[in-house]
Amino acid sequence: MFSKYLFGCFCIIFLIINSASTNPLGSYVPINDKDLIFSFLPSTMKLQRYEDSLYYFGTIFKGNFFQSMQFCKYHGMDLVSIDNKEENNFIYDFLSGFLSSGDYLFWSSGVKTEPDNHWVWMGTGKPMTYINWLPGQPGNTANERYMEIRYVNGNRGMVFNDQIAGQANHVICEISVPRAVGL
Ligand SMILES: [Ca+2]
Repeated sequence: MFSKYLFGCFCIIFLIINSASTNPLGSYVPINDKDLIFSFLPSTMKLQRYEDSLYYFGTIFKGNFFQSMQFCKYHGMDLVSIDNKEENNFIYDFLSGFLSSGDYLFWSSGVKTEPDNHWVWMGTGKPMTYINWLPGQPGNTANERYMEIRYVNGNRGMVFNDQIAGQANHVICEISVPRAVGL
């Protein structure tokens, strides 16, 4: 009698363990947005916040447009998209706060579509509504279909220029992280 009772217990325990291990959700444990973001943003990246985005200003790395896009993607981000004058000014103010004299070129996510030649931000998929072209640009020279941000030392500020993909530039990466997440 006792052995039958013991056997029954073993069967129930076996069924419980077996059903747990075949649970399609496995060991899934819900995590909040903050944990999720930290899971793919390396803690060594110094990120700057403006409104609902975090930015990485890459003044050491240089690459062509596609290498730079890959650099940001590898870190869970996109090349920067500039939606308005206020965001443009935030980027300029931050750069002017730590860059030494000299001119610096950065890749953005701005590209000119083919064949209809509209400028769009790859990072957001939105058309470029705010523009800040260097006077005389975009030059629309053949193959200049990628938008670089030219930070020019002194009072000459920060402007946009169309550029060929092969140019080696620094990067500014961006990721949308609403303030509510608390980062
Ligand atoms: Ca140009």
